[in-house]
Parts: sequence; structure tokens; C-alpha cells
Amino acid sequence: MLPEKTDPLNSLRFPNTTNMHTHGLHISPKEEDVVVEARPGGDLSYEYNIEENHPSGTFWFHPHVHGSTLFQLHSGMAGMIIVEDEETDPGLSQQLKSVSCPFNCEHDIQLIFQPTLLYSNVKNAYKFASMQDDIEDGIDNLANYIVASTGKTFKDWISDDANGISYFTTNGQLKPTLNIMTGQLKRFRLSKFFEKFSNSQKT
Ligand SMILES: [Cu+2]
Repeated sequence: MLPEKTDPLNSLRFPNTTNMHTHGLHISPKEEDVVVEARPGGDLSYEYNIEENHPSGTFWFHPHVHGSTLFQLHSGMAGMIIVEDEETDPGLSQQLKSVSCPFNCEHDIQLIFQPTLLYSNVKNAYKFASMQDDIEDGIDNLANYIVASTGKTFKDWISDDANGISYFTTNGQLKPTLNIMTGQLKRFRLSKFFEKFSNSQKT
């Protein structure tokens, strides 16, 4: 069962239709048309003109088709866009340069936090597992993946109401590890990609 076009604007519909929308970039609305859509089998290409004097910083993008935005965003379809610092900027300290791209990218660490499966809080929500079945995305493929902290398969874990389906992922992973040497300097870029928040969420 796929949600039909006649469903209300802000209910779940068009789960296989997508587009892209950025946050924070100073770009033309012509490059940033949230009304265009890529239907199943279709494609879109985007080209953004970042002006020379654009502020450096950490920005992000996510899908923006009304009806499928939340589902796709919380399924991992989002990412960072980084406008690097101007190397000749007199305000940029040597210390910051030493941990930043383009020359020291290994110290420039991007962390994206998402409550990937937060469907229980959404009106007319679908559970992630049943939604994947509905769009024929083969939830059975996840049956062999074991969630280390529980010993359960991923399919069983996300299908279990007791979990509240409310864990955050970090860069799409559950509780990943980052090793840093004592005294080592790193630059962290942190972003949270979600629209709703619940007190029951665990990290
Ligand atoms: Cu947005």
C-alpha cells in the first residue's frame, strides 16, 4: 500500500519521491526550488553557486517533498555542506587552520545526530519496519544484522515497541566509537537532523 496523492498535504505520502533543500546557504531561489520532485526512476541535478565572499561554516541539506520529508529525513537522507574557511582570512588562527580542511581534514570531524526511527511521535505515523515493507524496500535484508548491545537482529530490534524506536544514530551508526589521543586537537562540527524531540530518547 503506497500513500496516494489525494492524502492531505502533511500526512505521509509519496515515500519514493524526493528532492533536495539546503539550510543556511546564500543561494538563488532558482537553485533552491523545493517544488521540483524526482519521482521513482527520475532524477534531479542541483548546482549551487557559492559566492567568493560567502561566510564559511557548517550547513546541511535534506529532502523537502511534503508528505515524505520526515520519513526520508529520519531514514538518513540528509548531510552536511561545509563552506571552508578562507585560508587568507587574518582572523583564522593557526590553531584552527591546523585542524581544518582543506589541509588538515583528518582533524576536522563531522558528527550528525539523528533519531532515525522516531515515527511513534508523528501523527498518522508508520513504524519504520512496516513502512519499509510498504515501500518494498526489503526489511528482510536487515534480518542478519545484529545490534551489538542487544544481540537481536536489526529487524527484531526496530520492530520491538519496547525500544520506543527512539535511539539517536551518529553518522548513521548506533553508538559508534571515536578514538582521540590525549592532548590531540580536533575540530568538531555537530549537527542534529530532526524535527521532533521526545523525552524518552536515548543516546
Ligand atoms: Cu529544512
